[in-house]
Amino acid sequence: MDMLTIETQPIDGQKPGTSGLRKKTRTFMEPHYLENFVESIWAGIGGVAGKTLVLGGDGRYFSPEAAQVILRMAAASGAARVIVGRNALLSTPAASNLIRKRGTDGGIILSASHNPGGPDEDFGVKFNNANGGPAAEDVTGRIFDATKTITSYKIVEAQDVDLSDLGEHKLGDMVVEVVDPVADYADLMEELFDFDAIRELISNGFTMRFDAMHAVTGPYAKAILEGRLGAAGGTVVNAEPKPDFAGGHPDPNPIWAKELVSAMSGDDTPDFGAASDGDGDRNMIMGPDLYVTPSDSLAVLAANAHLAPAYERGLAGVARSMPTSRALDVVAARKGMECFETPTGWKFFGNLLDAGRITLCGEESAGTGSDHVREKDGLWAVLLWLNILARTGKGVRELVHDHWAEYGRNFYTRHDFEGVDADRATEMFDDLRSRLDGLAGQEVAGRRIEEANEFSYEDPVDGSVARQQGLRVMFEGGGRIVYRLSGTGTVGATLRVYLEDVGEGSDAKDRDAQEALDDIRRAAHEIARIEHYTGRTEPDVRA
Ligand code: G16
Repeated sequence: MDMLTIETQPIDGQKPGTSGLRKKTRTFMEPHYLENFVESIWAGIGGVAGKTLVLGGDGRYFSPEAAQVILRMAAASGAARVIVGRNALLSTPAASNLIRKRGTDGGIILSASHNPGGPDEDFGVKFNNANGGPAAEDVTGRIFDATKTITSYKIVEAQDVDLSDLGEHKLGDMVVEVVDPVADYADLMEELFDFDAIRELISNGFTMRFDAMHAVTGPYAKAILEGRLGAAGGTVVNAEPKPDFAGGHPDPNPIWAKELVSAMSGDDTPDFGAASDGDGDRNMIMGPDLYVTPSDSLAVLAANAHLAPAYERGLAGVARSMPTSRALDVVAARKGMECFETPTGWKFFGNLLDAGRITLCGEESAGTGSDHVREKDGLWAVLLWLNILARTGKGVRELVHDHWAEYGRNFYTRHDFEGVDADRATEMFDDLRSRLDGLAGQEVAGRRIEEANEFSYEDPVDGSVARQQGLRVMFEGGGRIVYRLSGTGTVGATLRVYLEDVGEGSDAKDRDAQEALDDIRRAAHEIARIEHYTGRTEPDVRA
């Protein structure tokens, strides 16, 4: 087998974002693009010689080819073993589990998450550490530095490894171990949750619909929900992973998971509805005619997690990303738990989880998870919901309404303005940043501003500091606006405006969140001059 050293030069723009490097698929397919980034990963992690890695992803277009390139590059740089999900498939949480269970040195996940897939859509590459979580900022910083100085990469010339064939294969001196992507993960779920109680619930006639959105969670959900838990065949829909997600947008929210929303509306709906995203780490929860926002779902799970065997001794603490609603904080305060506020990005939960400071965490962007792995986990959230419903005997609506009655309701929505001119977006942030100090005391859209600042985070475990993590405006009475630019988009800039207000009185459960937040929305436009900078008055997505 020939080992080649290929001359190359730095390629601009290979800076990992909120979650790895995400670009248009065609960009990744350009000469040297993937190879430069992978060689830079090796540089950023201190070389791959003698190491064992996990490799897999959501199966999107270009994944099979990318997996073969990565295997040939790992072999050329002396990796000892790469554990690959069959056909290079692994959900993100299953990859995290395999990294931890097999004690590997980390892993590479091929996914652009909830972004669409296909030759004209998106692709992504992410490195996860030995703890199973996304590489922290120091590692991604070293990877990015390496992309700026790279001059060559190493790759072996070889036939493709047959990744459909379970078992060990050799690539030069390196072992490629092809594993069942589902089995270890399903075993872990069975350890965490009360499967007997869920089985009983289902056998008593409880019905559900799980929409895998033609993405990677299909085989996992079928094996667990229909296989181990006995849900009726057909409970899991759109269950076969497709390279282009059947032309859809595998993003579990009311806009993109319309099919689920309509199945959960009107008469004769299932009792429970759920969906997950491209790589299986996000979730969406529904009851009949009820969409549970990710922030509310997080708070409900934190309040009831003790009903699942894995968490019956209580939670060490909880955390949420800063823009996530503060419904979680109310639960934490009531239960006497520490509650941390981190920047957006699952990687920021890693140290808190490793140090045992938190057990459960989540984000407004439809991610919830716990210390069982170091990624958010869509199916885990669904199973925890089912475990809670089984143990309380309540339906989704009753559980959510009881939660609001006990803890109060935080109205919440996120408005996204997509494809905004990146320079204008930067100007908007610079302008607002320069005015932040003078905002306190002003009245806007009938609401008085109490405080305004820019979020910085000092990691309580290692003291590292992340600056410029969002501009926030707090109102008297508990309202809040957060402005951020997305770090996962691939075209222009996406402005995210997060709106929150504290509900009062017994009508809180019947109010529409968009309506309840209308004055905060008007204030958000006025304060940041959104129309002036973006030309937009209406968001593309109200999540
Ligand atoms: C990633 C991160 C999340 C983050 C989300 C949105 O999720 O892991 O922590 O909340 O992106 O980030 P942004 O607001 O910067 O676009 P995923 O599911 O895309 O991997």
